[in-house]
Formats: sequence, structure tokens, C-alpha cells
Amino acid sequence: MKKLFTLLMLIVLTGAAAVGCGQPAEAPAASGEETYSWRFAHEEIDGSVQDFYVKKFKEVIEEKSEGRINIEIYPVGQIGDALQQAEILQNGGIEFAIVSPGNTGTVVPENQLFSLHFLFSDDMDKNAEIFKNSSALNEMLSAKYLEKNIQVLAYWTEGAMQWTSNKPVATPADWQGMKMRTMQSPMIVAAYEAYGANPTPVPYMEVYSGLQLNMIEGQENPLFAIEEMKFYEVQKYLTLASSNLFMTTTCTNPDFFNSLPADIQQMVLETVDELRPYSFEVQADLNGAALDKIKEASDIEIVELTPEQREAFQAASVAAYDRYAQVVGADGKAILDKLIEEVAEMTK
Ligand code: 6CS
Repeated sequence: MKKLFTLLMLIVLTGAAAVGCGQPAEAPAASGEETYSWRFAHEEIDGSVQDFYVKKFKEVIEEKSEGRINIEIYPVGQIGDALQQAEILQNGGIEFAIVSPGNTGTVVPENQLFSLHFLFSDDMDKNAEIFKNSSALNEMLSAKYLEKNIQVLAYWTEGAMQWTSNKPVATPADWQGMKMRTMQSPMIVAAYEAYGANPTPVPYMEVYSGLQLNMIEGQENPLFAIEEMKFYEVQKYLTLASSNLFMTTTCTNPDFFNSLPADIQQMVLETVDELRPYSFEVQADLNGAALDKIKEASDIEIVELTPEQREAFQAASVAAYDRYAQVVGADGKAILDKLIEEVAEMTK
């Protein structure tokens, strides 16, 4: 059924593109007076980090191009769920999408290194440097995406992951047997199995009802998502774990991108580059405001982990690193090893 939906959307969107895209048949060096109409899909709702990011992309590139480029935005649900959006991007039915590793570990298995806990720095300035300059990400991992017909333009984060649950969680043993909701990448499941939890993937739009009906007892997300999806209404504890980063990527379809004139390609790359600091500001603002909003709106108990408690989780998370190497294989292991080396270098 899901595959059929993706196929139908692809036929509809590809048909629309043929009529409205205004793309030149061959890729000239400069774009002249050509106009462009591109579709940009993301995985979240109005007011979210991705919503802000994509609206900013639209604003910047439409202005840069003096109105010759027009961006049409599709939030989650309009052309399927996050995985279906990624599949439509692969097949050329849309030109751009925000593609999160948490949703696409079955498409690009190597991207599941982002599910590993305590991989990046707690210092977001350092992380900004890593995302921009890491060759493990921008060369090795991006090559894996390209093999699947997805071109990554930027790796970025929507903030640190925090946990909500029905039972207090301050040690790995507290996760024992808990029915934890995760996104669909298999390695996220493995990351929580390393703590003894009983994780199960559930689509984003079904998490609230799953928690409400007690079919699941806990979940991870950045604070802005916990607030805007109102998970705090149906959970008793919020643990400020910052165990890992919610990572995402700005992606394009490579065949489409390569068909663009050089000056238009350059405009896209510049826009993505200009949005790097913006992505960090937006996540900091939304996540910063969310905690106060959650406290005002509920009596959810906030648990702050001590450094020693975080160290205990870090020690337990090592099992998931071993599992990543087994599941993803030698290429994935080489990317992870290189990334660990680069993170150590850039954070010393
Ligand atoms: O937990 C999820 O499934 C989702 N969380 C966020 C913050 N964005 C989209 C994603 O699918």
C-alpha cells in the first residue's frame, strides 16, 4: 500500500514537473532568463525547525534569483511520510527534501551512525565545524547517499535528544523492558536495546496516540518536538539526557541538480551554506523556548542527569557501536572510525 502511494505520488509529481518546471533540456553554463519551479518537502509540521529552515531557503533563494526561482513547500503528510518523501526525491518526483537518517536507515544503512549516542560534542559551535568540514560525512557518507540517488547538500541538527517516559529514567537499568518508541532506522532500536529497553518503531504522527493508549511508554526527541507534538501531555517524566543529536540533511536529486546551469547550482550551494548558522539559531531558539512552555503547560517531572549518570549511559552505549559495525559492514565502520577521529581532532 505504501509503495503504491509512493508510485502514485511520483506519477502525479513527475507529470506536474513536466508542465511547470521550466527547466532547460541541457545544462548550459549560465541560466539567462530561464525560470524555475521546484518542490521542497520536509518531515515536520508548521512552526517546527524544518518548517523554519525550508521557508528560509525559499525566501533566500527566491530573493537571490530575483524571482526566477520559485519554491513550493510540502510539509509532512502532503506527499506521504518522511520515508516516502525520500523515495520520491530519489526517483526525481521532487527536487529537494529534508531527509533525516532516523527515517532512512533502510535506504542508506551507513547513515545510521547518527543513531549512536555520545558521538558528537555537547558544544554546538564545535558540531557546526564538524558538519561543515568532516570528510567522513561530506565525502565518505555522502558517496553512500549518492549511490542511492540522493545528493546531500548539508548535514545539520535539530537539537539534542531528550527522553520522555512513564517511569523515571536516571540509569540504563531504568530503561529495562520499557516499551520505547523510536523512528524507523534499525540502529535506533539497537541504541536503546543497549540500555535494555524494548524499542519499537512507530510513525511520528502516531506517537501521541501510542503514548496515550500506553502502547508505548517512552520516546526520544528534541524539546521543540516534545512541546509541539504535545508528548508532555501523555508522559510523566522528561529526562534531559542530551544523549545524541537529532540529525538531518538537506538533499537534492542529483540528476536534477546536475542538469542545472552552473550559476543556478552555485546559487543553491550558496543558499545552503548561508543557512548553516541559521539552522543552529532556529534549533537553539525553539528548543530553548520549549522547556519553559512544557513547564507552564504541564506538571511533567523534569529529570536532570548528573555527569556521572550520563557517563553510565555512555558506557552502556558502546554495545550499539559494536552492533553498528556488524549490521552495516566494513564501509560503514570505516566512515564511523574516520568520523570519531575527526570529532576528536576538532574538539580537542
Ligand atoms: O521522531 C520523529 O519521527 C520525528 N522527529 C522530528 C523532530 N522530526 C521529524 C521526525 O520524523
